[in-house]
Amino acid sequence: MPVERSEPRSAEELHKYYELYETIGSGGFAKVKLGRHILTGEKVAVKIMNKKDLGDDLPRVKVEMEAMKNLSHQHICRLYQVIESPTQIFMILEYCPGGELFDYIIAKDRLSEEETRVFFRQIVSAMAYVHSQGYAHRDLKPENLLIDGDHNLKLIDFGLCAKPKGGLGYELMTCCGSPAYAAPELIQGKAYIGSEADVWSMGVLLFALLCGYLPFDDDNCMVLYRKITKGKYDNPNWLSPGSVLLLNQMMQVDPKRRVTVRQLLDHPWVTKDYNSPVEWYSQQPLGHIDEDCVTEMAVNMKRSRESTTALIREWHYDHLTATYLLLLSKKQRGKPVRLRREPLASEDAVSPLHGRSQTKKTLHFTDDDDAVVLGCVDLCSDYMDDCPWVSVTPKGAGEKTQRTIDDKRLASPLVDNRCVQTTTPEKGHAPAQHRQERKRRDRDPTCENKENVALQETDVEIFALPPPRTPASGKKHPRPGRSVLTTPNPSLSNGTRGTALTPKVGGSGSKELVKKKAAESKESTNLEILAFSPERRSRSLDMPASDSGKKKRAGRVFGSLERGLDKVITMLTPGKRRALRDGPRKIKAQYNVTLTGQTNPDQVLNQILSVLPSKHVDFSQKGYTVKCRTWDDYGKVTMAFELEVCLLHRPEVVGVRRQRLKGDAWVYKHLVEDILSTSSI
Ligand code: H91
Repeated sequence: MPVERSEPRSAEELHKYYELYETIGSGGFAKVKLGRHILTGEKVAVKIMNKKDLGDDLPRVKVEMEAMKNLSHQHICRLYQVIESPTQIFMILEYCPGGELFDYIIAKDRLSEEETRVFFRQIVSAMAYVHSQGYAHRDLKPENLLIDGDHNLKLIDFGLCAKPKGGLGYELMTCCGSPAYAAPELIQGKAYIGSEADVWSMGVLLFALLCGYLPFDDDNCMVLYRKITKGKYDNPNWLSPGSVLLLNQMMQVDPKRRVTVRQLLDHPWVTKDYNSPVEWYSQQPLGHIDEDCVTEMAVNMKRSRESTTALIREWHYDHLTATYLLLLSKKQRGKPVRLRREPLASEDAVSPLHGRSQTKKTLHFTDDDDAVVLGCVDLCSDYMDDCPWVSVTPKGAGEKTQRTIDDKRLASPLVDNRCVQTTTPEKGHAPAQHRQERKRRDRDPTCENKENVALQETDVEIFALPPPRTPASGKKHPRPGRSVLTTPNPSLSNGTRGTALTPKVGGSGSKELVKKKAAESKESTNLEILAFSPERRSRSLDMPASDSGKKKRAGRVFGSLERGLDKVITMLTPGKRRALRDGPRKIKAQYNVTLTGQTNPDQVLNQILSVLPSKHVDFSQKGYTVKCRTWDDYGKVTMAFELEVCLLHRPEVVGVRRQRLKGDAWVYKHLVEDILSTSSI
């Protein structure tokens, strides 16, 4: 049977081999979704780009794809497959459930020297390898380091990387990367050596790990540049003399006096407690083809092992490459090297490796899988679309806000495009590498570390809560200097740390009261939603917004709540009915969740909603999730993030899950801290 090696034609190619779930992030003009490779059952991240939207950034994407095809290392996010159509590009990437290192740092406030060392060794390992392959990364920062399922780091975003023709010793001219991490020679527009500039960025990164803030920071770019070119920063008193020395060696203004990555491999600070240099060579060289994976694929494809090996060696980054790399990844994690054998009900009589006609939306995963997908996902309609929901645009601080409903969205039928929500399992405190080794040793393929994948049915776009009824009336003053994004960090001994978010349960926070309040709030929320929804829908669909509509709405809310309720209930599918009744999601405490001392989710939601306009944040709300955006003077979105009010199990309090979708990470940190502290959360 011939192997499909032609240019993939369209997004169909994607659906043949992958199930797609919710959006997990975005970067520039890309959207990143969680996906699952059907044949292996492995989770993947799918980076989706629209070529038209990319415009001048298209070469950057090509640079990234080429670099990622060449780089194969345990601390670099793996590229599995590229699917390109005339209009879109899909990159299938290694999934890292731990998210960005940035969020991990801010949740802990800062890391201990021991934990920093574990991560820093991995960063040195990745960078030594990148440089050994002739590349400079040029955009090193904690947002570009992801945490995988074993709590190991993976470097991403090679869009700015450079491979000088004559080798890394050759000078580069393009000034790029994030200003706060940029080396002095780079921002001065001088020719620079990529690897030397990377060491400076690694120094800034090391400082951010140990301190939880940046060594050089200012809202004003010129002031920031001056600080960087002077190379002066303050060492906080908790830094050990060894840390102060290493930071100083890395952040030397003169690149020739800067320590090199090669020197970092066996630097005394780096090897402390390890007594061994960093292992930087690839543990997954592309030259070696694994026999077990070949055998499994050869059986599946009904080919000889020799011809299968030859096909893999072509490294086309098509479905064959993806299947091999994902099988290898399964093997390395102690999972069985098995491909799905039984065809799906909707499958054609073709070999699974060659794809199938159309994705079936209900899947039961094989024995070693950690999740069962219970429902259906809309796979293609909105790759690059944003959900407009109900958008609220502040007209400047203190002014009245304007609440609009996106008619386009309402005119189209309800589309459930996100069913599966993953949550990262809580990790223990053992050092990452040690834990990984132990995990490998102890692994039993039948008792995999299960990741919690739960059905999420909150896409009821048209039904928004009414404006907050209890706006900032009881609002206290913001608490400056309080890091509301921090979760308690037992690993840090300093008494000033890790206390900010210690849940304030006590007094009114008894278990029973929490439960009662949650139940009450659920009820009231649903009533609000149901009371307002039918009116909103009909206004948008059938008639222009008018004052009389508003009056009618008010009358109906109090007059025929039950009729409205029935109407909505019958309009909805069973899943959506459930979504309305269910109230906030119940989730485990994670490091991107701010614990509140409060027990009423509606109150927390209202507090947040009432504060956003004064912070010049546009928002749209869907149930308990608030999508936030800020804009610059030219109408460009500068920041996008989500705040989701949720209920936590232990302690039983209301939490706010945060997710940055776009924008500078540190600006985001300060803004969200400001919003949450002003909301008295
Ligand atoms: N930032 C630079 O937010 C802002 C979970 C998550 C899990 C991922 C795997 C790969 C990538 C992202 C993942 C991810 C962009 C990935 C890899 C490359 C790349 C891009 C993304 C964000 C985009 C979303 C990311 C984190 C970085 C999550 N993300 N949560 N696995 O270029 Cl090579 Cl854009």
